[in-house]
Amino acid sequence: DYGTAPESATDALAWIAGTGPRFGHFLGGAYREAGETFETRNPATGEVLAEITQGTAEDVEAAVAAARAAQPGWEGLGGKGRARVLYAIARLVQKHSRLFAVLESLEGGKPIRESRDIDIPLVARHFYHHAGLAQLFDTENAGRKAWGVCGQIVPWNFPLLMLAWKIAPALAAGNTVVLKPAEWTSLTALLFGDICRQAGLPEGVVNIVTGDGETGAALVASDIDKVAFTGSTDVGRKIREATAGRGLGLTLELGGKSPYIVFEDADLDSAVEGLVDAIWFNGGQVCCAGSRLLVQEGIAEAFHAKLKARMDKLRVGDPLDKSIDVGAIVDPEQLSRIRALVDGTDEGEIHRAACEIPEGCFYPPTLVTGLSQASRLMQEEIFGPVLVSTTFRTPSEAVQIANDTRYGLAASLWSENINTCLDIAPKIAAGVVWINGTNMFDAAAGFGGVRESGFGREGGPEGLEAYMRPLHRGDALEKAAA
Ligand code: TXE
Repeated sequence: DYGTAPESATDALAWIAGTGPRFGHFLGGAYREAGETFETRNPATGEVLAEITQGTAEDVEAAVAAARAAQPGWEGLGGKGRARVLYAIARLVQKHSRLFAVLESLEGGKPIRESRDIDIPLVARHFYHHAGLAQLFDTENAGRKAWGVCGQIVPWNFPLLMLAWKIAPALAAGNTVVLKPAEWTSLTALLFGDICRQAGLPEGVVNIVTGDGETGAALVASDIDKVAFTGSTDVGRKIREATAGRGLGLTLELGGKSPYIVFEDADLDSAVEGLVDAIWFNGGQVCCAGSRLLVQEGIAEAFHAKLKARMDKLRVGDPLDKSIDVGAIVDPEQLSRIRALVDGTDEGEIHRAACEIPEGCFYPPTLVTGLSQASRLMQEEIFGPVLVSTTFRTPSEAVQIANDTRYGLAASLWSENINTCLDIAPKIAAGVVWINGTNMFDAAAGFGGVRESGFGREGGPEGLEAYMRPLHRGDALEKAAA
């Protein structure tokens, strides 16, 4: 047992890795000595948690070589063999869920209630689901082959869940991986290395290389077969450019400005509660956050009044306190991005929640009304606890406003008339449309976007498919030579 008290969580990890509090990469089945490092901090207190190695191009190369060497053996193990290891990983994540949750909240600033009850259980679920798929894999997917070595780059808002979304399907399909966590949140990815060891995963199948965007760029440029990225649209664009013409597989899950549409016949209390989840879950640092409220004109005033009253009751504070609703913003840099966007607007009316806001890396739940459709706040992803709101008169106007964005990740519709919802849902350009609900994720359902929200799906049969390629003549020649 690792021990899970918040004050000793990083010590526990240091003890496991045998290298901390200066952490090296998890490479070829072992933790390496730290190289040149940068600090990672608890955003709620500013306290330094650990030092993380800045991965160099040579580190990336070594990790890719380890993954390359391990790949044929891992794919050759067959679906049932791979499933056994994936089941073991899922069970070990559950066994150590408390330490994972504490590390996730310490480093990322998200409420412990969320990491404990949502993130980590979904991680285990993702591995169980893909273990099940791997078990069926040999017979069901004849005529397909794993890509080989996958380079995977994940963001800081759901560090371990995004790792699971990337690693579970890749491994189920017989790939090996080099994964780079975001520079603000490396700790749970490093702990995951030990889970792989304990689960009996052959060395080199999963490699964790830490570092910033430069390390990410080096990974994209390296000798890999597929790239999977979740992060900003700008970096997604760079990655698409860098992979063009190299014959690599590519999936991109990027930003969003998802509409949350409330019709006049909606159950307003439920719609308000749904909205709390849509925009204040993880402090709005969610790619599919319902960050644009579209409310039908006749109920707009009443709805805003209810919403403001609810906002004022939110509790913002220490992420490790089980009673809080909104935690810290992940990093001061991200906080200043949010501030610059909101303070930089000279339009609209700003309502900040009346609740107490601690000093430091926190931002109040905020509602901005009365913006023009073309305004920056209406169009740009804020990626913080800030909701913008506008009104519409008719359902077709709601569709037009909902689609007036460069993004297309998610949408949420609220009406007591299912015919309204079923009529509107297919007209919205989004990868997922929730009806009278929001933020519903399942390993069995593909998640991803359209337009500038990216392409490809993670989860579901499509998600597994993205980690395979059709057989080609080279495969037959290779087989003959062997
Ligand atoms: O993202 P980046 P940032 C959005 C959100 C946020 C903004 C900036 O709007 O405010 O992006 O966040 C790695 N080649 N989202 O700057 O830079 C980086 O190290 C390869 C939405 O943190 O995209 C990290 O691991 N990799 C999003 C990952 O990319 C590179 C989640 C994401 O960081 C790289 C996060 C490069 N050139 C931010 N540059 C979502 N869709 O959920 C950086 N990285």
